[in-house]
Amino acid sequence: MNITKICVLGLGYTGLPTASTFATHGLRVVGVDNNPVIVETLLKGGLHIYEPGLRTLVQAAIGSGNLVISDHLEPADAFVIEVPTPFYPDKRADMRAVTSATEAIVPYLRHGNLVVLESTSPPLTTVNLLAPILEGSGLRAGEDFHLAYSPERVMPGQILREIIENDRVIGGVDPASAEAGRDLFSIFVRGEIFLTDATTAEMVKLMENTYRDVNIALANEFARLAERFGIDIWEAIPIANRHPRVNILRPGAGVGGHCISVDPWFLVEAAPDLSPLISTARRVNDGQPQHVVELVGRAAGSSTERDELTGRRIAILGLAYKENVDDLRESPAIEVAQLLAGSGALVTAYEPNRIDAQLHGIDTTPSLESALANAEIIVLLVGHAELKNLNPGEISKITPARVLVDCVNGWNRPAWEQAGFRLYRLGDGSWRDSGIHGS
Ligand code: SAJ
Repeated sequence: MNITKICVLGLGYTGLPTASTFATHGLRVVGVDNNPVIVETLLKGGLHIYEPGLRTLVQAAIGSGNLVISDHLEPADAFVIEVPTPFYPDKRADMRAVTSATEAIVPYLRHGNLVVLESTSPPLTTVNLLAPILEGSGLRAGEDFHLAYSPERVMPGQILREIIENDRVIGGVDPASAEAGRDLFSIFVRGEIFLTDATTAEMVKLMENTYRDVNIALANEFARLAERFGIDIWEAIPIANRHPRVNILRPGAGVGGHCISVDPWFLVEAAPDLSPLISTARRVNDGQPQHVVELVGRAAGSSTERDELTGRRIAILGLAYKENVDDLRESPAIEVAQLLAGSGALVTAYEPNRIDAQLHGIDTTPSLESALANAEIIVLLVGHAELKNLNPGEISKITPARVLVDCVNGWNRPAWEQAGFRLYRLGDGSWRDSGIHGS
């Protein structure tokens, strides 16, 4: 398939890098978003998301004249849908953005066009949701136009490299659609491209992220067991992982982001009778923030014999959904902060990558010093490099706190104890009279 011009619908964390990468590889690209703030920001040369290198890439794409930012579609050879697929409070997939993006394509769809859905979606979305909408044009999917599904699998923070280097799966409603998808993505993809059918490709994406969520839940459950049995999980996991076929992931404050914490629910919703493990793992991970709050309660109780948090002044370090990103979406750290505040604690939170963060019910502060100035307890929730590298001696001079709770194994206990702190660690029941043996 000869492709010279495409429309990319959705200019978010993956849409904007994808549109820009196609543009810098010679395609004419119309980057479309229905959010006027995003369109206006980009048209002014600004950027609404943080990703290393993205500003330079977008400037090159627009500067070359290949990428045009717009709020409406144009006729093109191919249309790539990269809009969000969140879930409703009851965990049902919210496909409204995909539906409206697909509907927007219909007036522009021409014979021989290619439509690719990239957004992570429940199985059968391409054939059962997109095809009927697009066939409202009078054209038939597979016969008159190509229709395919091809998920991104980039890691935030590594997007610009991974979008090119990662292997890619492309599933077509028929073989010719998958081939047309390969014609499009082989323009910049250097990884291996695997062709299959649309539903298999949808399932592959969900399997990848569900696999990760279940294994993070296993790590979190191991951490709870370690607290109960009086061992240090951070010692045990690396030793277990020396086994040639074991790769236990890291316990933490919970699972956030708009992918791992969301995608497994698509499978549970599609087949609740066939996914007890997947739904249980989601509940384990969603229960991790409460486990952290109980750990903080035990650590707090140790200093005044009270095992409650009312009135205790707690500094939260890190609010992003994971280390070294600025994204707060679905962040378990925010849930921990809100649960602590809900327990009566006086919470001050500092997120180095979003010093402007404003959260309901949480006192956020733009500096580490102000977060620590009156704290009794310091809780490390996100393993940002800046937070892991704090100097215990310097910190001891700027805070009255002498109780630390480390949820990401980010701090060296001897160094912090030397500076006069008691350090409690998620998953570590080994510490002498740590008092954190689970209930
Ligand atoms: N987390 C842990 N323990 C771990 C790993 C992660 O608690 O051992 C937590 C993180 O702190 C975070 C959450 O899980 O809150 C998700 O983090 P993540 O590192 O799994 O990555 P995401 O969500 O940024 O990206 C994932 C990646 N998928 C896989 O690794 C299978 C990425 O490749 C996907 O492209 C992305 O989801 C997506 O967009 O689907």
